[in-house]
Amino acid sequence: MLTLAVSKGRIYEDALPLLAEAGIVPTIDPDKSRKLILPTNHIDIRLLVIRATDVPTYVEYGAADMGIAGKDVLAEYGDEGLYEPIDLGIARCRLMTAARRDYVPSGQRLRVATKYVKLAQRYFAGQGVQSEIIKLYGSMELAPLVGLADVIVDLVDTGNTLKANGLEAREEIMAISSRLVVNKAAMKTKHQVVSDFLRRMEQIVAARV
Ligand code: PRT
Ligand code: MG
Repeated sequence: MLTLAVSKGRIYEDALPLLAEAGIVPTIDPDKSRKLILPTNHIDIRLLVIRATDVPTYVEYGAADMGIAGKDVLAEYGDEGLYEPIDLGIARCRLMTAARRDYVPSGQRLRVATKYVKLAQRYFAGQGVQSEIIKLYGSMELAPLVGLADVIVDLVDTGNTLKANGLEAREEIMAISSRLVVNKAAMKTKHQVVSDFLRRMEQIVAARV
């Protein structure tokens, strides 16, 4: 049995065509079902549908052999416990700082609202900027509007969300795409089936660019 952890939403939407090219097709649509384990057309391959931020955890502990997760989530989690063999090139965006259009840095300790606490801390320390990181779980765009923070660190794709809230992107912290991650033990105990799958995915991704 090969178990692949994915999150619902944009990663799932983008991963589905890649998996289909590899001949793997879920037999249940997660949007029309409450099931968290999706069987596929292969009796020995199943998908786990979980929160994006939980994918590295399931894979590190071996509850899933493999997973698909954004580089943002992996970098924040800490990638040491996982193999990350393939950049799938899907669900692309950028991790950026953003602020109100009229915001001018004061030189005082910067207040930063984000769900990427570690990445934000590392970034501002690297820039030599004194910062206080405020952990949020969503709707980061609101924080600068109501005085909770000077800037946010969040993902930006089209920029429409920032724009709709009177914010603008300032600095790019890193380019993001989704990666295939593999449990370290599965790499050994399921070597044949895992390496076959990786080779196939590598070919499919390479053929796309
Ligand atoms: O739902 P849950 O809290 O579990 O996690 P999640 O909301 O992070 O999941 P999901 O499915 O929204 O995102 C999963 C992954 O998709 C992220 O970890 C990224 O790797 C990737 N991704 C790619 C994005 C975006 N693009 C993106 N634009 N994730 C989120 N966004 C959000 C962003 O946070 C902001 O609110 O979209 C908004 C900005 O989009 P634009 O187009 O308006 O700039
Ligand atoms: Mg979400």
